[in-house]
Amino acid sequence: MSPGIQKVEALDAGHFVRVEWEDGSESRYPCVWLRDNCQCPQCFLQSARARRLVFEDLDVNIVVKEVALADRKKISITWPDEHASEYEAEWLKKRCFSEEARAEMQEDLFLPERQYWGSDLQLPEIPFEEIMYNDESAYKWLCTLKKVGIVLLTGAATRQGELVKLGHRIGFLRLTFYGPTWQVQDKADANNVAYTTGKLCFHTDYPVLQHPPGVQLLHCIKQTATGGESEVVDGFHVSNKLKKQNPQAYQILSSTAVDYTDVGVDYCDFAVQCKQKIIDVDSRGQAVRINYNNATRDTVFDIAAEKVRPFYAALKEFDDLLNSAEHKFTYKLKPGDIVTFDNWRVLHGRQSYQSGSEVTRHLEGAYADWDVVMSRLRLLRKRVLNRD
Ligand code: OGA
Ligand code: NM2
Ligand code: ZN
Ligand code: ZN
Repeated sequence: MSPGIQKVEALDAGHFVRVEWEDGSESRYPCVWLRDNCQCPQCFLQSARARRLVFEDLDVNIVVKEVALADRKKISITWPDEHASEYEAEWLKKRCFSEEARAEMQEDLFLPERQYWGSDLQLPEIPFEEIMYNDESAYKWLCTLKKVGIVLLTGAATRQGELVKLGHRIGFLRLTFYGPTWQVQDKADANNVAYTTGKLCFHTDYPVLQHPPGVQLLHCIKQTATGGESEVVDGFHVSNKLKKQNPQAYQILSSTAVDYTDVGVDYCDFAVQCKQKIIDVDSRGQAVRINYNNATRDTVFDIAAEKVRPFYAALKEFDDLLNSAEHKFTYKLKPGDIVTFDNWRVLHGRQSYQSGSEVTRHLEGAYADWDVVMSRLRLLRKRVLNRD
């Protein structure tokens, strides 16, 4: 329960409304924002929870004519044109403009908390059955996926189709040129290095797409006895290390656009090209997405010749850190395991394995977008914690 309102008044010639809460704290709301967010049926379409008010009709210099405390749980405002608005205490409290309140709201919406890990990773495990039928388990799965970046689901059937079910549990999967789901197996005339028996060095999938898939799902249907172990590394943790250890390398990798290419036929024919920085950073310089696949990095490289060697040196620093024993975690998927991980954060690889005449190793893979996964997480949280 949020506190009630003790007092409300206009400030700054009517450009601000100040709310004094029962606990003595205060919040200040700009009037243009209040008018913009009038919750009356004329201004707001409740069924869509969206603004009906068109921007042209908003006076960005508006001031209040009158503000009053309707009761301790609601304030009312009359505007110069006599339009009347009401705002509930709880609604206002959540939207308080103080730095702390905004930070709290942003955390609630985006769950930015990260738990970094190295070779000491305790790979989180949840039975596949549980997350399919139990909302609390599904919620825990997605929270852990967001915070740690990787979760192993165990005990799925050892046949194709389990990821489609998982996709329905979340909402829907991300279709790419490799199909709605794809089969990682040794294939003749492989259209991707993943479809061979070769070693895959640490990579994120599909940096050749402008919006690389946020979440990857890999279901082990058949595992070989000879090799095929999986490796993972926390790309955000390693990026932090690189930034400290070699700021110049970090600067190069977070500013140089690398060309990626993928040409072939699968779900349909494709000729994809994209430019990505190996480390994407936010406005504060914090890594938010790793875009690194050595196999699809193009032979075309659109930078000045003098910058090429420094770029390779920087990438070498990063790659060495990724591969250091301190940072990487090795495990082997068993039939029925589904590893789910943050493809923007966790780089993955596999050891080579022996080929034979029959198929000895088979994974089914799929992608989901973070938008879809976070949407499901918020809805599950609401249901599990019984919140609005
Ligand atoms: C891939 C991949 C891992 C594996 O298909 O992109 O990383 O263990 N596969 O085969
Ligand atoms: N597969 C596994 O970036 C990539 O090419 C990743 C994608 C073929 C769907 C591999
Ligand atoms: Zn209105
Ligand atoms: Zn991969």
